Amino acid sequence: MLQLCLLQNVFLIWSKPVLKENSLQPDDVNYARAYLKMFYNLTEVRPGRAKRHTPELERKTKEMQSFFGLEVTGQLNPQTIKVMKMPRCGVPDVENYHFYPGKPKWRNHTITYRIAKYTPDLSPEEAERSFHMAFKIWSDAAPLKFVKIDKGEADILIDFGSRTHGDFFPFDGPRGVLAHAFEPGEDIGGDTHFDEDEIWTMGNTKPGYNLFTVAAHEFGHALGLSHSRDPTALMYPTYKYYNSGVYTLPRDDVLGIQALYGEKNARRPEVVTVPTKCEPTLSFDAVAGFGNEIAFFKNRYMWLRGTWMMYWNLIREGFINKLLKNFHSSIDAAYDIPGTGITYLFTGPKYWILEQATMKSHARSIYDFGFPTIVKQIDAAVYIKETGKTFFFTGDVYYRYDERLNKMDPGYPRSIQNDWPGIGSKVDAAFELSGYIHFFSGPKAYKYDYQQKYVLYVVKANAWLGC
Ligand code: 01S
Ligand code: CA
Ligand code: ZN
Ligand code: ZN
Repeated sequence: MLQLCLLQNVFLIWSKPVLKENSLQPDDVNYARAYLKMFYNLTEVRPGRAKRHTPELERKTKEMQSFFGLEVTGQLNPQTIKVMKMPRCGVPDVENYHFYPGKPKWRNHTITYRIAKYTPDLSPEEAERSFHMAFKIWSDAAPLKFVKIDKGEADILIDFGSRTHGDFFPFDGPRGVLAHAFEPGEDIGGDTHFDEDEIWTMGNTKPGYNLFTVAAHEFGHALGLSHSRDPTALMYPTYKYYNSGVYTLPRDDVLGIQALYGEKNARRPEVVTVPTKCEPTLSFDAVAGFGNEIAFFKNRYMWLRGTWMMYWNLIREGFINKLLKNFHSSIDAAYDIPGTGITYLFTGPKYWILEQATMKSHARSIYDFGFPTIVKQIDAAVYIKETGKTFFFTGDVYYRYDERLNKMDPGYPRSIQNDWPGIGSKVDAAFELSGYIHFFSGPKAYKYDYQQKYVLYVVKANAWLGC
């Protein structure tokens, strides 16, 4: 993307600075050809002197005009040349999204989709997961609901095909056009076709294209957005890999989709007060080793307690974003690997890696651990040094992850109530200390013998903070 900007500026330097309002300079057609070659893949047989305009040139000019919201004539008029000579990068905060002529959109905000055909490149579950996540990108930003149906006529019919595949827009073999989608409307309206001559992938493996990324872009078309001029937008016309677990819709696309379907009901702001430490009902969101201390998280606040005998009574505290620069959310779960200084923090479907209490990674997806997508957040996590396993608690079940093999153990999820008698069916937080697990559930803390599977004693959760 950056490269695109730089190239564009090279063009600017080469081009003649003066442009008369209503006439084309002789160089302009050559400039336009070079521009369309660079940005629109113009591949025309070298035109003879008699043949100034080829059908290919006209086609690519139309494509460019449509992208920039100009009148689509296929002719290189001064207005078109002027836009070609305009720098298109470095203008953030202006609206760059575009609609289709007539601004078509779905009247009903519950939109159905159906998968007519799957790709042999992925398992059906993988394809479904990609489409689900791609729709969710849009329904998270606007009041839309997507419902998958398996029979009957759907608003958005998803199909894979190669070359000629039943509409007037045959695909072009590997690379080039990856997919296309029709604007909202009857029949073919909203339908989304993927080029089966591409290799469709789940991650970022090459060669191939990530199905989630392309689907998210195509569904933007199917909802009524055409291409955006903002290089950071999802609706920008070039492919870029995005991680489905952590990707959220860029601002330009949010503005575009909300202009069509309205804003999503505003979420109530999170609590930003200091929790009352010794309030008898205090519960914790997460507890874990944190550098040389133990961290107790509650809403946007945290306490840090020394682990060495002489520091036992030393408690530091503050808002999470003060102790962890730029981290603005509450924390669902956390665990650490003692001796390495590594701590993992979880919020919703995302996690972060810290080393010696310092952020070491960008947000990553919890699905990296091998959780099924029905898991949307983790309640508690604890690593057991003796076995090299990490337990993840979510709802009334738990999973076991093998830190040495870096994969989820088979046979999970299992019931918390059945396997961890005495602590109830749900867990808020957990950590290990000196061979025992300390579980937190509501205002109670349980010291647990995980080999014998029984509760040694129960105390108030905030007893850990000296209350
Ligand atoms: N479809 O939505 C596209 O933008 C087509 C080109 C149209 C002119 C049909 C396409 O496949 N473009 C490539 C692409 O990567 C470059 N599109 C999907 C994306 O994720 N940007
Ligand atoms: Ca193709
Ligand atoms: Zn098609
Ligand atoms: Zn597109």
